[in-house]
Amino acid sequence: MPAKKCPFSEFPDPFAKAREADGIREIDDQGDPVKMVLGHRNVRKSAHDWKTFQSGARPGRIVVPSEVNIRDIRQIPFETDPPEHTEYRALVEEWFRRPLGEDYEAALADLIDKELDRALTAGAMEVVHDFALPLQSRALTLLLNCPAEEAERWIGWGTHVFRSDEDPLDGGKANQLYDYLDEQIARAAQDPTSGKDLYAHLLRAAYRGRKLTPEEIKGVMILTFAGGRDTVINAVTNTLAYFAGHPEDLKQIKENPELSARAVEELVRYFAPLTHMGRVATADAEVSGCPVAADTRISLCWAAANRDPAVFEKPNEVIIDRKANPHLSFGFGIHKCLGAAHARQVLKVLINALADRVKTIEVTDHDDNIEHWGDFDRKVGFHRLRVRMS
Ligand code: EMZ
Repeated sequence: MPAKKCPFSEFPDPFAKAREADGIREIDDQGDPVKMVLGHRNVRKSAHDWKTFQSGARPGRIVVPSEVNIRDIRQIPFETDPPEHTEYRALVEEWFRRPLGEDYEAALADLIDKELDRALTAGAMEVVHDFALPLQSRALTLLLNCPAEEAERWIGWGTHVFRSDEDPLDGGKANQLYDYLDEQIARAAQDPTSGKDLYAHLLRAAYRGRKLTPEEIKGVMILTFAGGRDTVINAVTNTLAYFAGHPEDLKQIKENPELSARAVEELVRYFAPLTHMGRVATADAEVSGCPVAADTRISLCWAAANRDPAVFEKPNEVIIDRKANPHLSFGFGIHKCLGAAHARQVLKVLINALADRVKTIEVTDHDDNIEHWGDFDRKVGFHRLRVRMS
């Protein structure tokens, strides 16, 4: 018998045809066109070629849709290039590996257990705003090593710091984050030597023989807040939707908890919470035989690469215990996601907790979040996902 279709847990691949052709498709983005690179091999190759494909001079230009009109603060290390990038990254690399520690994992398990308690007591909820957003914000307090109460303020900012319901590019909205960060940096600067949070860590850091400026610290913090926000929220929401449609996979993990690490990789491959990331060509170049003019943009389409049949067997199926899984959901090369260890731990702990404690998840209503890129319509998650859980 063919598997029953679960409309809410299906994330189709809109890129198949274009990837099969030359694997490049140009789309317009606010008058600044982007050549989307779709095939796994070319995405990796272009991501690897950081000399040709760089971050560009204008903050926000490598984000697609471009954020050049809504912000002028550079996010660090993401919007820098070597050698600067290498040195900035070295200042934060170890900090962002803390999630791998036992204590961190235990604290995360505790936090996620409380979120599940809340959900199971309520019996029904809207996952995006009542579960994924608070979970993402509260988990972020661990990454920053700051007081748990801070999360309550961040939850009020909604699912994205640069987007609102009214405006997909809302520069004004970001001011609440910027003002908050100015406040926090000033607070931490009063006691940088004994402070234990990420602000204090950055205030103590030495960069090229000097201290980081408040502007640079803010650049790191904005990335920490913005980069892991809608992406983690989508990943958490999509994970619940998936297991609602595939209880047999959750059962398999319950019987075999060490499977959860593979399940995380497979689910993030399939969902690809971030569709793509742009780069600016430093010189005339070529990708897959297609010319890319200097100072124009390409995008590395992680979502398309993750479904490339040349690399993944049955790319459009979730194989919860998939073994080799070179997906690109956390990027590739020198800019690969700094928050990946944290995100992976959040999802692993969540999946184990769901397997352990949840008997049924039933979707009662869903409103898909579909992104439009030229002719491509891609489901990235949900605006709303109502479930009953027991
Ligand atoms: C940028 C980006 C980083 C951007 C890894 O992605 O995430 C987006 O959600 C933000 O809008 O500014 O931080």
